[in-house]
Amino acid sequence: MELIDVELRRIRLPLVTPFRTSFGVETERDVLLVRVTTPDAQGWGECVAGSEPLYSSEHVDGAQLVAREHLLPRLFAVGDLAAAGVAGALAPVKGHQMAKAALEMAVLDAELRAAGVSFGAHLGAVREAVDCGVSVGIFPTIPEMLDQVAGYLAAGYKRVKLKIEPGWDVAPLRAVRERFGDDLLLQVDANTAYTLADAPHLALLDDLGLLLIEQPLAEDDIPGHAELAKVVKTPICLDESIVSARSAEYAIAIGACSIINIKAGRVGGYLEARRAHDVCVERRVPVWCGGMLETGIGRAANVALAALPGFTLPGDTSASDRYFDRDITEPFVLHEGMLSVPTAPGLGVAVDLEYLDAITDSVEVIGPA
Ligand code: SMG
Ligand code: MG
Repeated sequence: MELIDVELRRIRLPLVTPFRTSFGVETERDVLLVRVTTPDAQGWGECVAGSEPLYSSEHVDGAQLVAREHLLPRLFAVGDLAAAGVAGALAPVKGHQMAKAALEMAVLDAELRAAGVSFGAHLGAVREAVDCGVSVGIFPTIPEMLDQVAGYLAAGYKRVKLKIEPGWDVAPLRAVRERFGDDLLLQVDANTAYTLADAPHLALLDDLGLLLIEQPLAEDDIPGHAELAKVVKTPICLDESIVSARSAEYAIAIGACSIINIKAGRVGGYLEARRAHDVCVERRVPVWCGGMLETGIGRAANVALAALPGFTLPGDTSASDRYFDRDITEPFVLHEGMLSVPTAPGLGVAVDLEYLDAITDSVEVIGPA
């Protein structure tokens, strides 16, 4: 495939409700979109980096700079480009998984659109629709959080993930159990807000019947999670720590986690995400698809990924209206707690270009040197 040019476009989409985690609050998404043009098709990618480097070391301005200055020149230098070759071409650049993932996604979309194959079919999807959970941020008060959860349950979400941090853990969780009962599938995400010294406190969560506790300790503290797993009974799930299929393999090997949250952006692309999935399946470690407040572009790919056989737990793959009043593709709508996996070629969704232009902050088009 020949790469004719690549558009890097920044859009701004307000969130329907502020989303607070242990590391910060998001009120709008400042998204870097990638559009690649090849002789046969165009392809879209979405970069999941946040506006500040708070979830991980990447952020959207940095991702755009790295894409422009370091990644795209390497892609243009490849004579006959294929999505399967993107990661290798970009490997000399260390890190920057989210920037790399966005470029690979756009190339893969173009390739699959040209070939008439859907993302799901290419990745190995075995389901037509996927079970959806919803991630609930930290609220000023417990009643406000309970109202939000009630609304999501009324909409049909199959499990709830509560964001936690020191001072917002046991009490809100008990309140959720009291109001919604013990059958609710409930899990928590600390986004690295605790240390191993908090192990006795985190063990208090064991009585709450949680599916898992996600990333309680620092990103680089994989051994600490293995220690914590000896003290708490709630299964430990890693998110931030898993930056490649190999890191998943190591984390599982030392007993740092018994469940993994897979995010394509965090591991450098959907093809590496599939390899991480395969590693987990071989080791009988359940996985689920994480979310980064994606637009319809990223959501289409996530829903396809979540349809792979090892994704046995509901993901953070919520409907478009959980995030935005208006999505930039046709909206993803919840039906009986599930989202349908797109079946049309590539991502299988169409970008609303008129709306996109209306919410665009900047566009740069990069060609071969
Ligand atoms: O996309 O529904 C979503 C958000 C899911 O909680 C979510 N993501 O650590 O798993 C996580 C967070 C990271 C993003 S916070 C801006
Ligand atoms: Mg997480």
